[in-house]
Amino acid sequence: MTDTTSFPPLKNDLIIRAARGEKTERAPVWVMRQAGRYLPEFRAERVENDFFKICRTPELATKVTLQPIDRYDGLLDASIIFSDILVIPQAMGMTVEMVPGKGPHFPTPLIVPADMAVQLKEKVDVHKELQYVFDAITMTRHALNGRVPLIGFVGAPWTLMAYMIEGGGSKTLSKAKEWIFKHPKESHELLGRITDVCVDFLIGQVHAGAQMLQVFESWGGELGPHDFEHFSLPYLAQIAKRVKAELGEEAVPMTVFAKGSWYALDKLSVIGYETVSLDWTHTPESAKAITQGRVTLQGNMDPNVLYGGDEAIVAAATRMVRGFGSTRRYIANLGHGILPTVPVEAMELFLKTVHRVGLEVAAEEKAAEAANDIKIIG
Ligand code: 1CP
Repeated sequence: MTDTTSFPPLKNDLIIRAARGEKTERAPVWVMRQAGRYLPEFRAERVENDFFKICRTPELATKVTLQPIDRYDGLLDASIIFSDILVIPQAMGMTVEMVPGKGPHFPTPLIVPADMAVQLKEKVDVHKELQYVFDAITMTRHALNGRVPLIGFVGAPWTLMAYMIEGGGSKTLSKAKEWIFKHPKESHELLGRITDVCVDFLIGQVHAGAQMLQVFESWGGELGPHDFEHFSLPYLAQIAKRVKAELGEEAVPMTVFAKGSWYALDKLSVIGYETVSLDWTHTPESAKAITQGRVTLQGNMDPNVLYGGDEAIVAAATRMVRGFGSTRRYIANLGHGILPTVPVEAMELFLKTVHRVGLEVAAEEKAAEAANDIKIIG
């Protein structure tokens, strides 16, 4: 289970092909936060074990990563390794606790720039600090036995900086924003230091067995267009560039998800990522018009539709797949993580609808192409 040189052959590579812009038989689908809190089998695991204990124990991380793949057998086209974006601040020297029902808590957040020297390690060795994630990835990739590809991930620098300064979730991000406006130079230093760890960590995840990578800029939309361009975009670009410089351009498809940053879609489609993940504030038509086929689009149903009942779920998922098109440059997903109180049946209906409509659209496209061929020949 520790062998990182030979893995079972991949039986379903739809998502990899979609990310590379190749034609697919139907749109692949997975769901952000698909392992975890809304699943009864995960909640049962959490009664026994602390959140970070699950992350740090490869057997447990593997078990939880596979839970949605087993429950929705054949309906999910990717798995995502069970971990959290906040393992990077931990690796950098900070303490992060997961408070059940509340979320992450940093007992000693960064308050002033001088705290960086006190709290953060000068140099972070990801193999020393985060080897447990690499081990979990390797074990999970073997346990998946080629059923679907395994996605590795990091939080993006601005989002991680925000947590490190706020000390947890926040409605306004006032403290983190005070840093960028009052201490721009030190903010860039912090963002640069986080970026270095993100790059090493993503490269290590691929060496361990990750077949696709996603960068979560969950707090992107808290920055306006000008500040996003200064404090987020350059670091997102650096991450893609440096990972690909090390691993090779074609080694592994990368996805960027900048939640709320609708204004940056054009720029996000030219910074080196194969896929751009969208929240629900885009229409498929406008997103396609802006990105012009330069990237694969992922998303973007409002996760709250899963509370709307069967009719609403079928209608929204159908509109989404029909809008994006099923066979080229599209990966179906929600526009943000699935919420903790969503019924498991709602998720199943979403996945089944995406499959059914995806196949319908693919058949229609094929028929239209054939009709077109006949016209050309005729
Ligand atoms: O299948 C999966 O996606 C599970 C792996 C996973 C991932 C990709 C978890 C498990 N967390 C994440 C990413 C993550 N974590 C993000 C980026 C995606 C997003 O925007 O949703 C963010 C912002 C976090 C931070 C985080 N961790 C929060 C949000 C707090 C806030 O500020 O609002 C919370 C509540 C967590 C805890 C967490 N992470 C993951 C799980 C299953 C949980 C619940 C913890 C528990 O069981 O008590």
